[in-house]
Parts: sequence; structure tokens; C-alpha cells
Amino acid sequence: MTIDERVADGIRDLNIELPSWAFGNSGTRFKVFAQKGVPRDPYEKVADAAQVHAFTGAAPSVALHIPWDRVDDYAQLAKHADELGVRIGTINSNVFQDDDYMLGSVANPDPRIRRKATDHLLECVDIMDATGSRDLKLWFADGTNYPGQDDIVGRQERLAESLAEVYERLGDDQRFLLEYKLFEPSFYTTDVPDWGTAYAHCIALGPKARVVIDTGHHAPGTNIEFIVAVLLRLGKLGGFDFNSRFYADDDLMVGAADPFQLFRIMWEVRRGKGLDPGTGVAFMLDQCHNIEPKIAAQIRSVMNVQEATAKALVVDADALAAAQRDGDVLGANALFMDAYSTDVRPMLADLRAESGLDPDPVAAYHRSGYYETVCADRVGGSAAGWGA
Ligand code: LRH
Ligand code: MN
Repeated sequence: MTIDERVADGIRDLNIELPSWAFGNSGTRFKVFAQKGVPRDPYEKVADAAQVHAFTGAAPSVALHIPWDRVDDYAQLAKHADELGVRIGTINSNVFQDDDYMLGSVANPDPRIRRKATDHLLECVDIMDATGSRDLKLWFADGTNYPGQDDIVGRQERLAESLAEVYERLGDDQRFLLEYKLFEPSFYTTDVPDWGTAYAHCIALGPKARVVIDTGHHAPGTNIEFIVAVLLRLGKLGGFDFNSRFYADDDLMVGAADPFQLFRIMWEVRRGKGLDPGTGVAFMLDQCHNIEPKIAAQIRSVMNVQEATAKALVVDADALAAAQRDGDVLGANALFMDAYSTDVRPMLADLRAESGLDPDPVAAYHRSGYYETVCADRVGGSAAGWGA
């Protein structure tokens, strides 16, 4: 297989799922800057996501977040998505914004609150039945802020109890993806702080439970591609929440802060057969466009993942394996860096043209006038956001 054929094959199968919440207003505790033309409901969010797919051909699904995307008729929302050429993807639970969850949700000391939180997770599986979604993504803000505040082991047991109930409720073709995060909003302990804790809970349950890697959820300096390699080897990598960061959970455009790290991650994905759709790795974006135009930023983000993946596909895997076998440190590293230094943009532009897309999706989107249209149309109502 030539490099071009290898890249074409890999990129053709690469689908990036978009987060509905990236199209709404978002910000920090200091300020949420409202932008013009922002969607006011899940239908308009799906319409914006469909624009990203229309110009990239690589974003055929949009993840929902409940209750931010609560509607009366999820089947109708799925039909709306289908009419726009996309589908509803992962359902994200939200047990981090209700006053009852101040001391936690599924790990809360109060059984009444744990019941409420678990019922929300079960409601999300009902929604998956209606939208035809395969994955439920579970992220818990649960944790403590002060030593002694609560029993670390007790919280793990409460979490495990809730996860077991949700696992039992999953249909045969459904999964849940457990997301870990080192800290924030909890600042002493987080009940699912790292891949090891998430993995331990997942293997205790079974094959329908896998781990999600949010690239913004690690301590500075963490070798994320090592975690990717290990979880793929163990058959427990469920997917990615892609974004990038300079400091903490900045949720910036994937590849913007550290494109070399994204390349290293996508190499381990390729090496671990994670690009094969059969391996079941979900590639999702989880980003907030606090100051930049949101649809164009999502298009750019999809292109960043495509570029990192194409560079990973350029790597001459056989030559690399030979150099590694021979202990040829510099030879192996040079092979890797040569691939990373390869400008794959012309190749990707040609692939887009071959599949009837504009070689420059961002420019084509701007020329479409969609942004101006929604800015004119979307007057009245309230812009979507995190409702925090
Ligand atoms: C938590 C998180 C999680 C989502 C939220 C939008 O930081 O990464 O994936 O539920 O962001
Ligand atoms: Mn995330």
C-alpha cells in the first residue's frame, strides 16, 4: 500500500463526533461572552453541526447533553438530524449542576440524592433507546475539597453501586463510557480522577463499560499516548473527548495547543488498531469556543484531527518496527519525526476534492453565508448555553 492509499483509507473511515454544547455560549467563571447567531434549541444546534459535516464530510454525528438538549420528542430530533444528513450520537449525562449535588451525585453521602442521580443516568439510557445511540458518556464532578470531608473508600463503593445499576440497564448494543478527570470542580479528591480508577470500575462490570480519555483531564506533563496504548492493549479504550490545553481543562481546539502530542496520540491509536471502526473507539470533540466563531472552530478542529491522523498514517510502521527491534534509537526517532514533519494538507485537500468537497472547508463555509443567515434569523428566544 502506498502512503497515499494508506492515508486515504484511514481518513475515509475517520469520523469525528461533535458536541452540541460547543455551538452554545460558553465561558469561564469570569464571563460567558454571548455571540450572535448562537442556537436557541437542540434543533438549531444539530443544524449547525450538520454544517460542519457538510463541509468536512467527517462529522456525521452530534453528541447530546442532558438536560441542556432535553426535548419532548427525541425520535423527532433524531429525524431532524437525519434530514440534515447527520445522526444523534453519544448521550452525555449531567449530574453536576443541581443544588442537590453539592456534596456529590452518585457518591453523595445522602442515599436520596444518590437515587436521584442514578435515576438521571437511567433516564439517559431511555433517551438512547429513542435516539438509537450506542454510547452513554458518564462524567462525574463528584469529589471533596478538604481532607476528612468524606470517606474515599465509601465514595468508591457508592459510585460502583450506581454504575452497576446503570450497566444492568444497558441494552445489548449499548455501552457506557466512563470519563475521568484529575480535578475541578473538586479540588482535594475527585472520585474518578485517572485512567486507573476508571479502568478498575469498568473491568469490574464487563465488556459494555469502557474508558474515555478527555485530553484536557490530566496533570501537566502526563504522557497521554501511553494511556492510549495501554487501554487499547487492554481492549478498554472507549473513546476520546478531544480538545487541547496549555494549563488545565482549557477545552481549546484540539491540536491547537500541542499538535505534536495529538500526532503521538493518533500514532498509538493507529498502532493499536483504534482506527479500525470494529475496535469501537469513539472520536469525539469536547470543546468550548468562548471567544471564537463556533462553527468555523469546529470545522478547524475536525481538520486538526484529520491532519494528525494523516501524519500518523504516513509513519512507515515496518521500518519503525525494524529500527526499534535493532535498538536504533536515532533511526526510529527520525522515522517518527519525518512523518510528523510531513505536510499532509495537500493530500487531505485532494481527498476532499475527490469526494466532491471543497479542498478548503473553512473558506467554503465562510463563502456559504450560513453564519450571516443564522445571525439574521435567530432573533428572540434565549441563546443556548451551559445553563450553569
Ligand atoms: C467535564 C467534561 C465532560 C462533559 C463536560 C461538558 O469537564 O469534559 O465531558 O460532560 O466537560
Ligand atoms: Mn469531556
